[in-house]
Amino acid sequence: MEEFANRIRNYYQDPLDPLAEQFLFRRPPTVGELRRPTQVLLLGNHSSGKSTFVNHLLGDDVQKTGVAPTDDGFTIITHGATATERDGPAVVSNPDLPYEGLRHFGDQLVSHVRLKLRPAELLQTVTLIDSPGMIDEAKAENGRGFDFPGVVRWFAERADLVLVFFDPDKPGTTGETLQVFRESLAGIDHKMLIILNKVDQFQSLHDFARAYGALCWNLGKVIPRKDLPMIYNIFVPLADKPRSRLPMEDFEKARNDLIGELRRAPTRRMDNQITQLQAYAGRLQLHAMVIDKAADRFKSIRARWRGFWLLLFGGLGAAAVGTGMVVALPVIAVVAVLVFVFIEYLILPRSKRRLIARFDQIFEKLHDRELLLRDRAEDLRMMWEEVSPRAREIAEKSGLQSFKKMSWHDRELLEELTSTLIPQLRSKLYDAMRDNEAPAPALEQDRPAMSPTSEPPRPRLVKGDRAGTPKRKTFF
Ligand SMILES: Nc1nc2c(ncn2[C@@H]2O[C@H](COP(=O)(O)OP(=O)(O)OP(=O)(O)O)[C@@H](O)[C@H]2O)c(=O)[nH]1
Ligand SMILES: [Mg+2]
Repeated sequence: MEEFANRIRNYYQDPLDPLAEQFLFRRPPTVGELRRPTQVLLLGNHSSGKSTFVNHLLGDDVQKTGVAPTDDGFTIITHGATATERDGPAVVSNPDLPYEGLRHFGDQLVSHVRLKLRPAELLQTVTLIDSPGMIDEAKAENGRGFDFPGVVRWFAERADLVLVFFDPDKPGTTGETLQVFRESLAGIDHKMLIILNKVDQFQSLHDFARAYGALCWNLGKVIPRKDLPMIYNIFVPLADKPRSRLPMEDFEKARNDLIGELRRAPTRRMDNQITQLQAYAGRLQLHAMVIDKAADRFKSIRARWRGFWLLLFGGLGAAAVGTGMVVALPVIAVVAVLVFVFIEYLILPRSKRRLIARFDQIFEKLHDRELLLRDRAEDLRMMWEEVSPRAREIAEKSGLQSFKKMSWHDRELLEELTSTLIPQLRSKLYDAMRDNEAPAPALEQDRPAMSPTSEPPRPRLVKGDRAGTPKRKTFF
């Protein structure tokens, strides 16, 4: 793992960080962020049972639970020898913790963050983040006092697993949930698990089928995928709740299955970091190549105009001297200055604006071959849509002439990184995972088993040369 982490850190250090600086792209994750613990984020409707599930996992009443909206903040639950708690300001100002970035969301958010340290065994490998329940009312986000979808996105991007809870009362995705799916969870479905909780509330199969169907229907509207993600139908056994008339074994197995996935979250971490690296390098490559091409064109337009100016007025001046019409020289000089001002302050800025407005065409031209391949085209266009507003803003603010040309070596390195080195790194990781994967123990005695719906998602395994890979019992 240390070897994979080092390779990732090295790629960020060289060539990504210097190129990001050269083309004013956002900075790569800091070493602190890369070293963050494995994190699991719990999201969902209010009262869908997130906090109850956390308590069940930890075998302790760490979180308050209740029928009305209970949590109005984010609680980070991590390992500590003794049970202690810290407030938001202490959490976001501690450089040893990877939560300094939350400060940008303002004091309102910071006062809604809490850190709880508990000696539970699970927390040694996984940090849990419980969140405020989403309220299924239109415009509910206005009442929070902070950018809720933004904060969810921040946590979700840094999480290795995101559990999204629904319950039989609210299997729909409207209001805040809809907004969060669209704004905060887009593009991270590879690490998202959907949970239909409290299935012990169903008294008939018909009720269950209706709620399950409603959930699938609503998810279909917000998850732009051909196939639906896996849905875990679970419940947490609670002494004070009436028992369902349905047979519960399959649902219990699904719960153990989910817990198994959660325990395996550390193995997903490195995979997620490689995904993050790939996404970063791919976006930086698009940003830098389009700006570089536009800057190149701009510099050649500028050279042409300046050459034309020099040739014209140099020629005129020489002709005036040659023909003895020295008196014309001051007039030529004044016209030369006027034309220079005209070129520099009118023609060149206009060319610059026109080039920036043509970024889309530059992108299409640079990737004309790849854009012919359908699968690759969709990915590329999506990435470009994400990157282009910032690329335009940067080019407008700092001027195309200020960018140093990307060297041939850097261009090749970036291409090799995105097309060969990062995919190779991932394939090596899967090889290592296959060699080292040990079955994760469930919280209870039962072995993890399949949920009633389908197989849980597992990291893809890629064939590769395993010779020389040392055998280890567990991956972490
Ligand atoms: N029947 C049943 N009730 C549950 C289950 N899980 C949670 N509950 C109950 O549902 C209510 C809400 O649970 P919480 O854990 O507080 O829900 P939450 O998602 O954390 O809610 P917020 O913090 O408000 O977002 C509590 O009364 C729990 O006892 C379950 O699996 N089955
Ligand atoms: Mg709660």
